Amino acid sequence: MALLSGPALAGPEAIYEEYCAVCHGADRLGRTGPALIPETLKRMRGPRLADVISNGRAATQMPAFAETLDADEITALAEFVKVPLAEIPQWGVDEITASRSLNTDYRPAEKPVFEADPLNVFLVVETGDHHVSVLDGDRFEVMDRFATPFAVHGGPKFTPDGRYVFIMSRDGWVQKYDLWSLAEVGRIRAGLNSRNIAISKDGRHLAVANYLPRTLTILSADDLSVERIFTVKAKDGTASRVSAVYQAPQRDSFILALKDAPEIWEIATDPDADPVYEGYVHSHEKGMIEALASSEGLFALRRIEVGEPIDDFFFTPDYRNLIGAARDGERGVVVNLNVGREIAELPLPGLPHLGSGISWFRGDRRVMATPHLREGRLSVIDIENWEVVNTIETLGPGFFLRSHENADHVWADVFFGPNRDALHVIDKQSLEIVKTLRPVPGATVAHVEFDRYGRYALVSVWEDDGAVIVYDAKTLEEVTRLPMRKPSGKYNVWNKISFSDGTSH
Ligand code: DHE
Repeated sequence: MALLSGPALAGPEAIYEEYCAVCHGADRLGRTGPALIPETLKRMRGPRLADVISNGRAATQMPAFAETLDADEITALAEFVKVPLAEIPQWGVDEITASRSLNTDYRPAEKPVFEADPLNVFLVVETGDHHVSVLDGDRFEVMDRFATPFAVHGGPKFTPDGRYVFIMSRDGWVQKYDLWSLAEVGRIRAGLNSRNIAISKDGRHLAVANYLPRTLTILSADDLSVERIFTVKAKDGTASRVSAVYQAPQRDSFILALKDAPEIWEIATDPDADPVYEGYVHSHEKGMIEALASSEGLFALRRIEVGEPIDDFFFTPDYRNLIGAARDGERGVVVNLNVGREIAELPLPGLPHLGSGISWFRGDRRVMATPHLREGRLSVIDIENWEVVNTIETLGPGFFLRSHENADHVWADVFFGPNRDALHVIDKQSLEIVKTLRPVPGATVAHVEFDRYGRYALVSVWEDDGAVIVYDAKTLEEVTRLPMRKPSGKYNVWNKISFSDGTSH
């Protein structure tokens, strides 16, 4: 599908073909190097494109072109790769299947190849050099460190027994890793530009939310083969990007946020789901399904129509309700998934980041809190009566929140602005900030994860020569510091598989 070929090429197209196409693909969709398309590039934090072309990219195979190309050519090339593709590329069953590679050296271990508690293991995503560190959550020792696809985004997803984990990159690669054997099982490119993944309640199916193409890919969690592809189209036929997909364990389904259509989708992951259940549309709508699973009930689709597209969901712990962000960035919309309609609105100005919302008991009331990406505050909401009960002023807009059922505090980062080296520790009952930590003055600190018992809180120093800092969750004192390459998210196996109170999705 070469978009660029033939003698007519000149200017940046010709330079691209000569120097870039071999690694990034003539179609710009990525080969050994990542895709060079706006959908991927505008999400990348770090040095400017022209700098990367001139000087190369540390810890990757990207070479420096400053000696080969002049400044104008580099500028033109940087502009060229920001131009959207002329058409949405085909990436269906055949292309996805052809991308799959299984590790021929992989031999599944009969029991964990280490002494540590396999359910208290952490994965630390190191975005600085595209690796994941596997950490013993009792001794804080790195047990393995493996290469991931370029630009991992979102939380890895674990099988219900905590043995296997699936990691997704923005270029749509899904990597399967065996935590008992400390070995990669295989990988496949399920989309060309993807958002996140979810695993089904029984651990058998993986859903991959794609922006490019407009699809949801369902893979077998066992061998990563394609089980089904949904072409995502609203009732009126409009194609939509999928902003995110989540597992709803109590419902035994996947819930999808659609970016471009006023619908929420629910896809059954229960093999015995009744496809004629009221409200379910039989999913074999013409032209929507590319590969079929054997069971009719499995993957039955239900559309929930809403007033406008909403994304970035927070789910109540019973998965009956979700809160989504309205387009204007000023309101939250509560949708009851049982009755399939909006039941409340919340004033949440300043672009709430509901995907990072967490909930806990404050006295006998269950509350949730969400950061805001444009304002330095957290909103605390009573999720029984949908009232905003408190607003906590912070030192700047934050990205992530975390707590644990055994912890007394909520930890909130300040991701943006001059105070991005600060981290607030907030009392879950009084909602007061009890301490503001600044572990490395001037360095971004973000994203917290607890060990399985809630005794320790791990914090990322989000810099190239960064670290994961382990704090005692009671005394708030530093316990140890592990050097890491721009660590982003950290994920504790137990907290994830048990849907611990205090984690998001
Ligand atoms: Fe994320 C999770 C969307 C930018 C790091 N981010 C998620 C999830 C969604 C999402 C839907 C939940 C997926 C899941 O875990 O299954 N992120 C978005 C955006 O729409 C946004 C604002 C713009 C975009 O780039 O698409 C965005 N995210 C970022 C970043 O710039 C971050 C800070 C750096 C990066 O790696 O790209 C970033 N996002 C993360 C991380 C998680 C995440 C570390 C997992 C959090 C967790 O604790 O589970």
